[in-house]
Amino acid sequence: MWAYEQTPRNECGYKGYLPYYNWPQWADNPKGSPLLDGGERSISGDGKYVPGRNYTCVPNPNRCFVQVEAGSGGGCVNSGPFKKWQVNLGPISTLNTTVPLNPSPDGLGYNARCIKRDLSKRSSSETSDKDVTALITGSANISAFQSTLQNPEPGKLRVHLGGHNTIGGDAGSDFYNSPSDPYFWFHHAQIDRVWWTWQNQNLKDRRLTIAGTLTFQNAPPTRNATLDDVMTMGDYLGFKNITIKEASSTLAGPFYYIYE
Ligand SMILES: [Cu+2]
Repeated sequence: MWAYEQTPRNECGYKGYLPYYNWPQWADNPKGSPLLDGGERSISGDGKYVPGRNYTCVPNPNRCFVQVEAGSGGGCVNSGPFKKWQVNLGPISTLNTTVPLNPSPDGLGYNARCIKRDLSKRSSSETSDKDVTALITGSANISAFQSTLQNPEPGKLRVHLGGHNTIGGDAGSDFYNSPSDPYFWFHHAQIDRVWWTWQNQNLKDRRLTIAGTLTFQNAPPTRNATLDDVMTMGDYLGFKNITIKEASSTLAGPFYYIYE
């Protein structure tokens, strides 16, 4: 997130910061938010409404924990600054059934297309004040915090997935390619802010703490991660590798930020 924020500052003279999307404020009406209202200062809004669609299995058809009914869009975003934006990578694991396949099996071939969104009140309803407060006050350690934040279960998307699926669509519903929709960065800035808020309830015990293995959902099985494991950004971005320990405090280098 920090590297993403740095890039327009370093390359384009942007003086601002990366704003967060405060889900609870718009949980009952995401389309009413300044971020997603489709206006000139938004990041574009809903997709064009496509009638007659079925529900979507979230997180995926093999684990159909929630049947999310079709939302208020479904097609290409048709107003605001990203109206003509092209998504080029993927799809890799999209839940949207109308996306043309990528010419390369790894999903990294050129596949230019519009951004599709399907704003979903069912999904945003799991990012309410009640949900976020319960996450922050009810998670005694980082393991509990992670599970409550991001492990869906039958009938429940949880806050992280609820926030992602608030826009759904393409690339938003694609586990691996969701950063191709700019919404990702505003959503994940809020994830970072909620984690930071949780940390600050007990900085002594929560600033440097970690749980889980090196692989997502431990597949394939790997050892537990440690604070000394290194995070890489790839050489092409020009950011130094840092350890998880170095990345665990927002008030240490290279970050130095707080949330307002
Ligand atoms: Cu995410």
